[in-house]
This record gives sequence, structure tokens and C-alpha cells, in this order.
Amino acid sequence: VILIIGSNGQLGTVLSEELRKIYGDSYVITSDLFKRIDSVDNFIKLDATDFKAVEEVVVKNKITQIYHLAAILSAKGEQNPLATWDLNMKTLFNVLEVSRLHKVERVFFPSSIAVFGNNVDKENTLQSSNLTPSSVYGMSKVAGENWAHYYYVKYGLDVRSLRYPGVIGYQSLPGGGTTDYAVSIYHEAIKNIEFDCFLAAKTTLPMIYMDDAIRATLELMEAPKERISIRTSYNIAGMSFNPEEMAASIKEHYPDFKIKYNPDFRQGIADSWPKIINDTDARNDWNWKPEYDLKLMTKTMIENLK
Ligand code: VAH
Repeated sequence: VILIIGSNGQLGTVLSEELRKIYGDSYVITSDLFKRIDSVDNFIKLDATDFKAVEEVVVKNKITQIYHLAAILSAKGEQNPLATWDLNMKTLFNVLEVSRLHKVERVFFPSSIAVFGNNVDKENTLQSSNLTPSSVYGMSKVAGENWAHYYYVKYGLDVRSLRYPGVIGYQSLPGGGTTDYAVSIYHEAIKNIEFDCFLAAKTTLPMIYMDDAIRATLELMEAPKERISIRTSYNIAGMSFNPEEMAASIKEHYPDFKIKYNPDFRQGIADSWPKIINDTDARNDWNWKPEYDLKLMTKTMIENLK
């Protein structure tokens, strides 16, 4: 039985749906702080900062896999640094410790390109680059990667992780990220609203279309254990683009689409991140390969949102 923690989130929403399709509703338990009114799935209200609550759900439901998708993201995290650290770390400690104690077979922990800081090659950021994050969220993901590695080495817990680029999908809304502009731009384009972008025109960032991010997650989790050579977290790349290039791809569908640029505090976070990720290890270890580029993503997003 699979438990998804943070199933109401941008990734959790889509991953829950996908896992239910693959394994069947009765083998997937979704959980978050509040039940969504429209949800029909096996939902359990769960505050993952509460060790006993996490332990009870895992034991009572004989959980064999956990996807830990609850965290405060980069932008929102900067508004309350210590609370962000506490929530992101406490929930991970609970997941790792309960999984160890109750022999959970596999754990997925999402990391992010936010783990990188300024002293890397931003045009070709390697798996082994220095990790000097500038956001608290990024710091919590670096710490999380090391804790995941520690539980693998010390206890043999099969924790697997991906450093997600900015994830873009039509099925759900992001919450509090620095890459969120890349989702709202489509929602506003189809309503003919001039888009006010919080990043500068040439801010190139690594991004990935939701379906590719979900497929990468499932392919990693289904890979034979001996193929996994990275037990901190894998770099994966989808595509890289900036708001200006995104606007141009939207204009092919909406010629009158307009965008203006008003960078805010999120520009500083974005400027500290890589532009192009090197994902050679993911490709070599478990045959990772993205399928969506900006053109196909824009076509698909607009088809599903209009
Ligand atoms: C964020 N969407 O913006 C997340 C992600 C790489 C970006 O970590 O914080």
C-alpha cells in the first residue's frame, strides 16, 4: 500500500492520480492537512510533523511505499525561514524514522535545483556540483538529501530522490515557488490578461513538464535497486527557457498575448539557481529522457486549459 504525504500539493495531486491508476484506489492512500471537498480517494487527514500520527497511519495501513511530497517551497519559505526549516526537516525525519522502524520498502523524497548556489557552472550544472543554496528551502533540501543518504547507508532504507526543476502542469497549481510564473502565465494567456511576470525577461531556469516529472518519478521508483548509484538525489533535466522565450511560444497560439516584467524578491532566488542541468547520471543509471520541450508543453497546456 502506498502513502502520499502532501497529496493536495502541485506534484502530490498529479502523482496521487497516476499511482491510483497504476495500483488501484485501494492500494493508494492520500494524505494532507485538509481533505479536498472533491476528492474521492482513500484520504487520511495527516499532519506529518506529528511522529505518532505518521507512525499510526503507516502501521495501521501496512504502508510499503511513501512519497513525501509535503514542504514549504522557495519563495514562501523566505517569509518565515525558521518555520520553513522546522516543517521541511521535521516531516522528513518522521518519514525516515517511521519507515526504518516499520520496514517501509521504498521512500521517495523530492529535492530541487534549489540545492545549487552561485559557485557552479550554471550552463552545465553537474550532479557533483557544490551545494551552497541561498534559500532556506534549498538548505532544507540539501540537508534532506544527506539524511536520505544517511538512512540508506546506515539502515539500508531504500530512499530515492530527484532534484526537480520548476514543474509546470495544467492539472494543479503550484504554491509558493519561484518558478510559479511559468504556470500562471498560461492561465492568464487564455483569458487574454496581460501577464505581469515577477522575473526578468532573460531569467533562464531549468523547467520540466508535469507529465515528464511524474514519469521520471515512477521510472526512478521502479528501477532495480542495483541501478541506483546516487543516494542523495539525481539531477534531472526537462528543458531550460526564460519568460521572454515562453511568451514567444504562447504568442504562436495567442498573437495578442502581452507580458510585462516586474522582478520582485524572487529574482534573487532565481539568479542563484542553475540555468541548464546536466543529468548524465539519471540517463546512464535508469535511462531518463524527457519528452516535452517548450513548444510541445505550450501546445499541451493551452489545449488543456482553454
Ligand atoms: C520552487 N517550484 O520554485 C519549486 C522548485 C526548482 C523550483 O523547487 O521553489
